[in-house]
Amino acid sequence: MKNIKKALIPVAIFAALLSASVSWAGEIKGKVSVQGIKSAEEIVVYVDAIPGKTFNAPSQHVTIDQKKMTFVPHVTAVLKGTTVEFLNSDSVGHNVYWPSINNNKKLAHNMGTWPKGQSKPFQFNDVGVASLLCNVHPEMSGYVVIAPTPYFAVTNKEGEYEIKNVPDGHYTLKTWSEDGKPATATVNVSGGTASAEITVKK
Ligand SMILES: [Cu+2]
Repeated sequence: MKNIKKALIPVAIFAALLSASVSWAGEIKGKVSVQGIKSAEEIVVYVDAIPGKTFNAPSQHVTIDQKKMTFVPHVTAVLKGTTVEFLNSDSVGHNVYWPSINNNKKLAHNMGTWPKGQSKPFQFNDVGVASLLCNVHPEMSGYVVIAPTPYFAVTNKEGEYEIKNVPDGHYTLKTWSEDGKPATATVNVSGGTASAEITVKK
């Protein structure tokens, strides 16, 4: 009898954890529609700052490549505090810089130039948008969207997005897009899939 009880304790703990995790988090899914903009692709949808909640800088770095004279991907969303590795895959040297973050010119930065196959890290500690440019190739352009929460996604060709592992709660969703105005939506996550359709206008 004693042994059975002992054996059942881990099972009970596991069951409790399982039910807790099932009811604790969900996902936010939806579609972004556009008005006056040519594409609903590469629009960032993110959960806005949650009062009283902060997030640690992720240990995993995110890579943005410079390949065939383009930034790949064109739009990258990261959590505040993320280190981005700027990789150069071209045989020419680029000169990556951003003139501001969220129009704050004090946050301008020039990464300099480095050879093929090498990368240079930069930690983005300010929420906002960094517009990536190259001093050598004026046609090069990319964006780093620094989100206040780890709950974000970038839309696919159809404008669809999916934000996984969002704890239960009531949130404000915001969008960033290259050509459109920011849009907001509210969403309630409660242990399952919450959906939010958003329209981004020019
Ligand atoms: Cu370049």
